[in-house]
Amino acid sequence: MNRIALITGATSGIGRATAITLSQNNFDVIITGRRKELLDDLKKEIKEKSSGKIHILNFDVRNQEEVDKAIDSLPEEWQDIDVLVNNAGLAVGLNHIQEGVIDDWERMIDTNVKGLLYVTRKIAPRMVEKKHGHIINIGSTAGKEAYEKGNVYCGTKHAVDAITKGMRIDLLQHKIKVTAINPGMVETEFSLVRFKGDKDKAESVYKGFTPLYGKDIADAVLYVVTRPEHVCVNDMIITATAQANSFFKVLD
Ligand code: NDP
Ligand code: 8X3
Repeated sequence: MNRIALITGATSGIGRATAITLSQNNFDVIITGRRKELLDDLKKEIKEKSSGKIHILNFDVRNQEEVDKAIDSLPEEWQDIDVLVNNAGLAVGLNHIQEGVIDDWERMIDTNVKGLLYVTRKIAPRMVEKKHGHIINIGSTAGKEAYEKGNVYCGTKHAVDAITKGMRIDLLQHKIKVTAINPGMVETEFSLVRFKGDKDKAESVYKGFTPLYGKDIADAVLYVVTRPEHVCVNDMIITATAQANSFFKVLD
């Protein structure tokens, strides 16, 4: 029997690749995000590529009521979620702190921190009841080091790092695994969102070296969810070979 994985932010990038990879490896997937048409496209693509079942939930992780309503709407056969991938997230803007845009800060904090908490708060109790489950939080190298102009984004990812550690301690007695996967630069819609639709700026971020792709992180998710019952991968940092950390990368 397939296991069930719920992936937040499956309309694009890492989340989309993760949904495809898990569905090809004995998972039925609940795919979520705000852009409903992209979830429909993904469902079609997964159906062509695998025999796993797919369920769509269309919600904004920043809205606690929407989160609760969406998860409550799951049909009985989808309610026992084995794996939660807290992936939805974004960076908005890149500014020195004194020039920061308050609305950008709020979008990042509300999505990356509060959204992750709302989804976890809704799904973890059932895992606790069943004494079974695995929560994977997508952090970042930005959660390990702060970089210039990254202030609030780095802050949200440092929060994800700390929340992950706390969650692992709290859920230990309930036999629930908690893993953080912390990628370096991955070519997705991430920079397009950060630079508010400026394609040239976004593309320039990945010029001159080979970055990671969504599939590379999806493979890491697959690795951690396929370890034996007694093994929990706590924390992974994954960068492109061309990148050492937030500060050092070599160009071709
Ligand atoms: P993308 O922009 O390609 O994907 C982000 C996903 O998050 C989309 O599916 C988007 O869906 C979803 N999302 C954003 N806001 C919300 C919201 N309010 N409610 C629900 N879903 C939301 O970026 P990535 O795939 O790169 O990012 C995925 C995660 O990986 C993020 O947490 C990011 O911080 C992290 N990360 C990314 C790195 C990179 O270099 N790309 C490196 C390290 C970590 P929709 O817009 O349809 O709602
Ligand atoms: C995304 C990686 O270096 O752009 O989390 O912050 S970075």
